[in-house]
Amino acid sequence: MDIFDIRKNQVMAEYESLITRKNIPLEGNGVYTRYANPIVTAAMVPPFWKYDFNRKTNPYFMERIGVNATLNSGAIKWNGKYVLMVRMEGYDRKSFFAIAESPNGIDNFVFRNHPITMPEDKIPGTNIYDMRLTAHEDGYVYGLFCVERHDDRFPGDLSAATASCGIARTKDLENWERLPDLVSKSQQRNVVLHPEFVDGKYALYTRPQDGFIDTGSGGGIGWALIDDITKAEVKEEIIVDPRYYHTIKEVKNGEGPAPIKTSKGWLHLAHGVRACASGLRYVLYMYMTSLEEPWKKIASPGGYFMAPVGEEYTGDVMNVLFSNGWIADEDGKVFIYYASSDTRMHVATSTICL
Ligand code: M1P
Repeated sequence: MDIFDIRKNQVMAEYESLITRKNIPLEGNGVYTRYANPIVTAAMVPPFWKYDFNRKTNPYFMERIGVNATLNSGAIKWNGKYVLMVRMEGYDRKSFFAIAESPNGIDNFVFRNHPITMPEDKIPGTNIYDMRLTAHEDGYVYGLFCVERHDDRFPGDLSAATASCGIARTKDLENWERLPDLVSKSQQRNVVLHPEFVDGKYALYTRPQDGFIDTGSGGGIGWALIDDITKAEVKEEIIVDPRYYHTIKEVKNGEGPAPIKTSKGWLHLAHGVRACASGLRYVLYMYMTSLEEPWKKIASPGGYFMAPVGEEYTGDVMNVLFSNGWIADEDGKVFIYYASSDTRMHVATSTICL
């Protein structure tokens, strides 16, 4: 055996062991259950994406393309499988989307053979990330995601950027029709499509922000009705879930996945951000809005639902839990997919009253 075979066998063995290992539930708090292993990590990316398997061109079996992190993933149940639309981040800092799917929602997530090819809007984005998937009652699955571009009003400032909401739709999760980006007076990140028409219109949860990072005068999670999703524009925006002084969402907050319809109301998962001596702390929280008027909050616990524990504290951006995907099964079991510290994906399970 030469170095090519030795390295190839090692890489394939590690990959196989990761994608087939069983996940084990941990002791919980009675509200949700965490699991022992992360469910999708950079080490679970198919080796044939990263290596060129040609002994002649790659005799030392060297990695050609590096994946840095697998994080903030949209989620949907599709043909009986638990499907994640994973934010993949390369060594070059650029993000793209790829589907990983599992038969049971808690382990054996395997990436499909190819990442998603997402068409560009008129002005190409420099980075796209954090897709929220919504199976809308119009028959399409929509993917809403953040599109980041340099803010050319400040040519000398390489950190000046803009965030807007990209919109795409599909009927098969593979072929995506890109619609024009959301037109909005403010910058927007964490925009989510409500699954039903409201007053005959599409409805968005928004997150108006003055700058790329700072929400500034943006008061929290917003709500806007959209006349035409193929030319989506925020004309009027109200705040559904404001941020407050001395809470888990003092600095900013953002809608997670599309809300789940329950017998008591629309259940929302969101992230709240506060500042502390070590920087920003991102935790997950929930709230509920009225079934008839999804923009009206009817319940809101005081604290967080989940905060980082153990290895979740560490990663590229420390002290962060972020979720933009969950799946509710017909029996009321809910799979909450969350990323820790912008690095890896986990699952927690819970139940709801349908
Ligand atoms: O680094 C934490 C998160 O920061 C941003 O979220 P928000 O706009 O709410 O602060 C996003 O870049 C998100 O991707 C990231 O996980």
